[in-house]
Amino acid sequence: MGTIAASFAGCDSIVNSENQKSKEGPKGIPTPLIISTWPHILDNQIALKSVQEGNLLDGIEKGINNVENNPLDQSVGIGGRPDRSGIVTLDACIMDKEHRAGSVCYLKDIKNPISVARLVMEDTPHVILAGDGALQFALDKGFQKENLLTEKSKAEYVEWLKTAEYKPKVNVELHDTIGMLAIDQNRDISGGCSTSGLGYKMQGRVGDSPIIGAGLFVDNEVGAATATGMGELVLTTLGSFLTVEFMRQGMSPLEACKAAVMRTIEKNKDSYKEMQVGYVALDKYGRYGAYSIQPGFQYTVTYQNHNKVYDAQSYLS
Ligand code: SD4
Repeated sequence: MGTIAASFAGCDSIVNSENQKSKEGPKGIPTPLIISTWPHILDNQIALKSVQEGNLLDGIEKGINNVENNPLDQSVGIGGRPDRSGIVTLDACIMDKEHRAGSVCYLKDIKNPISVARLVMEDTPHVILAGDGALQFALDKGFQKENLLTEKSKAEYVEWLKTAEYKPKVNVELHDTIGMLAIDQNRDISGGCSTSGLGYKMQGRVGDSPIIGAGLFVDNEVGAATATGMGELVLTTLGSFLTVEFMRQGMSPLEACKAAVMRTIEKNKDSYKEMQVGYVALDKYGRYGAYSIQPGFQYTVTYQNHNKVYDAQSYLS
């Protein structure tokens, strides 16, 4: 295993044509494999360990929990930037190999929305719980309320209030929303996505990250994709679903991510230059790819003896 894997990094089309239609898939692709948006070396490693032990969903949940629990990460979980009323609200979703999905949005005071989303998937007849209902569900399941607004995020918010100018920055701090996809030894696929959303968003705003098909989509017959960046652009193109559908039509993960970004650009000709959207994708063979509008988007690929951050290719240079 691992021999031809290095050549796939960010450029998976090498094996596309000859293997796309083969039932077996390309030989030598290392599984289990984890891919996530942005630099997430430790989080991917945690995920890989569970997946290697045969727990695909635990891998997604534990890997993402590790980011959510880090108060220094200001885009996910505790420490996330607040909305313009000073309240931290979290969005997350998860989707598994059985085509089940769970999601929470506008969740306050609970630092692990991915875990709550998993329980929505596993223990309720619904896909999405929002706001007070999501919070009550989490409390019923034994989650503890916590203040998610750290001193650092509060101080920055107080500073922001002086101008209150809403101008989301591209590639904030190079560690943003975590979207994570995993494929196990059986080539079964699952994924998750977790974020505090755009800093200083309007109260009540929900982005792409908890919306199945927008921030994340998994089709175990084909592959999976997840998104980061300006959620409004991802929502209006249903970008992760689109990426998976492009793979279904025969594109490699890299080609599919690129085609989804091109759709975003076509539909937002006047605004895309100021905005970032990035996708990572993984197919049934374990091939992966990533693409973004702006340079600066990074992703992490982890499998046995390999854990590396890559620069995604981008439309703008
Ligand atoms: C959102 N897509 O809430 C998220 C934010 C994000 O990189 O991914 N930032 O719109």
